[in-house]
Amino acid sequence: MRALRLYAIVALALPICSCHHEEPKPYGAVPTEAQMEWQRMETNMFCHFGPNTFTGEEWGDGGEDEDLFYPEELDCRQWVAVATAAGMKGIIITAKHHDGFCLWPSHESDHTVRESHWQRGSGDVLRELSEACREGGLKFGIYVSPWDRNAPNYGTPEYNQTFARTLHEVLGDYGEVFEQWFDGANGEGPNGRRQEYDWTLFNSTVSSLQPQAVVFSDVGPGCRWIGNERGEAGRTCWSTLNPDGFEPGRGPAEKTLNEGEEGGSRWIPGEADVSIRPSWFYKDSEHPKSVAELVEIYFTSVGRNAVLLLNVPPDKRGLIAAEDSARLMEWRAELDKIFSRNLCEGATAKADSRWGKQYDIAGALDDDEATCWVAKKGSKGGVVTLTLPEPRRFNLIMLQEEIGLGQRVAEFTIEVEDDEGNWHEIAHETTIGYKRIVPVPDTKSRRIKIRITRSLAEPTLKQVGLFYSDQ
Ligand code: FUL
Repeated sequence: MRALRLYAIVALALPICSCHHEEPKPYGAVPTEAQMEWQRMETNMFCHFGPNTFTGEEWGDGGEDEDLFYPEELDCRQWVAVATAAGMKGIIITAKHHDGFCLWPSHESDHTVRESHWQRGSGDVLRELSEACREGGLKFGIYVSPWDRNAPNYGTPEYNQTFARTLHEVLGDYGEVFEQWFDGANGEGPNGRRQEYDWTLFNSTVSSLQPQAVVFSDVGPGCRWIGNERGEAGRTCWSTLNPDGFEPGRGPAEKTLNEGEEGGSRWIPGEADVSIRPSWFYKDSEHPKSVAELVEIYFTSVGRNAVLLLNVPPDKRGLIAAEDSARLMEWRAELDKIFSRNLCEGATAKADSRWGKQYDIAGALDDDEATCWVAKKGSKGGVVTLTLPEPRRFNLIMLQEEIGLGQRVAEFTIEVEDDEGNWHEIAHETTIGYKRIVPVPDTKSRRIKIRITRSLAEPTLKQVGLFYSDQ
């Protein structure tokens, strides 16, 4: 009887207690743990490498002589060293491009490294790169093109089985893969036939062999193409999308890919792929982009809620050209110069509301990844005011949402106070997401207001930063 009474008291008290300790709930589609980890990588290196490196083609026709592939000085450790020094967290290699040539001795093809004289037919680029990545602490990713201009059964249902077995080889034999890259190009095979791809089979093959791998395609499921090859995400960029009815190669409109979809049913964040050179494959006649162009690409990709996949094609020797690695080092030095000093140092912040003590705005100024600000329950906006120790000059504002709770902010403005105490709007933007870097005119001020004017649910901020770039 006593126990029963106690139970009744506890049961009655529970709703009150749980209300008090209520945690903010995720809104809409949210990232998986693997997508979270992938997003935090921010910049990865793409390596287009294969027969095209030697022929100067962008799309080989599948009939190239295997002996053409002869990277005499191949050194994947050099690729890893360059990528690491450039701040990249992973490398994705074109294991098989549209010409069908396999950079590993595939049993599903006779157009592979095995048929070439390179290393007397015993070479394996995937083996060398995956080992170099493991040694160097980089993640390893794979691009295999479903479009194959060499496979004799291309254009028949059997090809889907061949391709699934090909996936088994690349995903089963080289250790952990962080990203599987499926491009949308789908032309004719050697017999002039086109292929109806079995995407259900391909995606389930990836998830059974490498469940943590984030699958890239026009429509995910892990991450989506950003809709251009310029490294440019939309100024509005949702990580959510409605992928139903679409597939790789038959994706949504470019603008939809570029901007994502507010309130979209699935978490499919953007990945911006772009080459450091005009072409995807190395050509002697071409040169890398300038540091200023590369810094701009960083702002329009990572700074707009996307992951940057920067292609740095190894040359005929099998090495990253000195010109490219030097440019990457200059780029990294410039980014470090900009972002090494957060001008919010010593600042205090106030928010017009908070979810509770644990979700105070102070959490957006500290370095603790686990703390963030959440506005009070039910609010669809909020105002955050930063006060710096003294007026400081800045031209970049960095904001991050706590995407574990979903992407919420749909519109915000930035205002600054002048010496006379008047406030001026210096930016009017839409989404934030994992990371948003907003370029603003050169401004010197002590007080900054972030006014979130529209949010799908209580707005969150995980991190706020002010920076200065002289670029
Ligand atoms: C596209 C391909 O057709 C290009 O050659 C390149 O590999 C690019 C990254 O993806 O679909």
